[in-house]
Amino acid sequence: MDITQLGDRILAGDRRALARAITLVESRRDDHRAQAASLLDHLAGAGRQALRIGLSGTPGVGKSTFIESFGMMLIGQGLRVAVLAVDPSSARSGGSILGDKTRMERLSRERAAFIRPSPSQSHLGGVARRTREAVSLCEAAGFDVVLIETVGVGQSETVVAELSDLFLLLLAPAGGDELQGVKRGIMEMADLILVNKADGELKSTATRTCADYAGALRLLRKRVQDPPGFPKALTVSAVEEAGLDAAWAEMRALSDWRRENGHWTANRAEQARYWFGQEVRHALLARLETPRARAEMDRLSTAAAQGQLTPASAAEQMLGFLNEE
Ligand SMILES: Nc1nc2c(ncn2[C@@H]2O[C@H](COP(=O)(O)OP(=O)(O)OP(=O)(O)O)[C@@H](O)[C@H]2O)c(=O)[nH]1
Ligand SMILES: [Mg+2]
Repeated sequence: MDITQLGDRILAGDRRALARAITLVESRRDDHRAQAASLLDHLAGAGRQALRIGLSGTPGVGKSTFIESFGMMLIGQGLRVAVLAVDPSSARSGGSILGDKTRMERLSRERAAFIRPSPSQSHLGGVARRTREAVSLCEAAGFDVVLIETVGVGQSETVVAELSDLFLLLLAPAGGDELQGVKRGIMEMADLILVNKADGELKSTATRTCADYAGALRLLRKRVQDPPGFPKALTVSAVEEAGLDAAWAEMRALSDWRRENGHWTANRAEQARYWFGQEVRHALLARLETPRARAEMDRLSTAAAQGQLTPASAAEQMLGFLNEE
């Protein structure tokens, strides 16, 4: 494969080249990893930046419906929109976002949209690292907005926040005064809380839920990356396409402010630092997974189990072995 040519086609906005490049970065073959690295180096020079928006919410809250409506609205404004997913369970399910293409039917037919399911790897860390590279590829291909969806079930929000310029939390209207068991840590990551399904019978409940969250957000510690009034809570209806323009206006106001005040650059720099650490850790652990290293691990752990070596000196021998490899 000619990497320079592939890179040039991506820079020209060729969607098939983009899809092919994402397949390349998702591959675990060593020669593919090397090609992916040189492709990403080649493209980094173009310096294109999209607005990266992370979106999380529990199953059924309306993420796919929201992305469809919101994405269509952005396209209507002349923007190009890419949709990626971080779903560590996709190894099992075959990729929820793919099945969701039916729910994103209009968007998936748009030439200005690009939808890609989560890479099928069983580890969240692996999925996230490859998604991060897919985001860079979409930026190089000239997309203005990259939406990164994740099912909010725990850790995946944290890694999606590390991929995003803005992080949105989608919530459903809830009766009663409980705050839907949203973990404090997740609330603290949100730049915007969107209470979806603010339509029909659910409308008044959604308004109340939104007010509850607005109150809860005001109690959180102030973050340096926020202008006054942020983070905010708003109601939307993905089905009725209501509140989407207001939500977009808030996203733009926030991202503009962050750009003007240095937080955008600082955030991306901090993220680069984070992903560098992740890559190093991953690469070190991968060195334990070669057949020879596994055999050596087995041999030394048996020696430790039988008391021939202390655990510490067995570990030292293992590190010596890795250094020689
Ligand atoms: N009334 C109403 N229903 C909605 C709205 N948005 C989504 N729904 C409905 O909620 C259900 C779930 O919507 P999805 O968009 O599939 O939700 P999701 O968050 O992507 O779900 P998972 O992919 O399973 O995590 C569907 O039946 C939607 O029609 C909305 O704004 N109003
Ligand atoms: Mg969905």
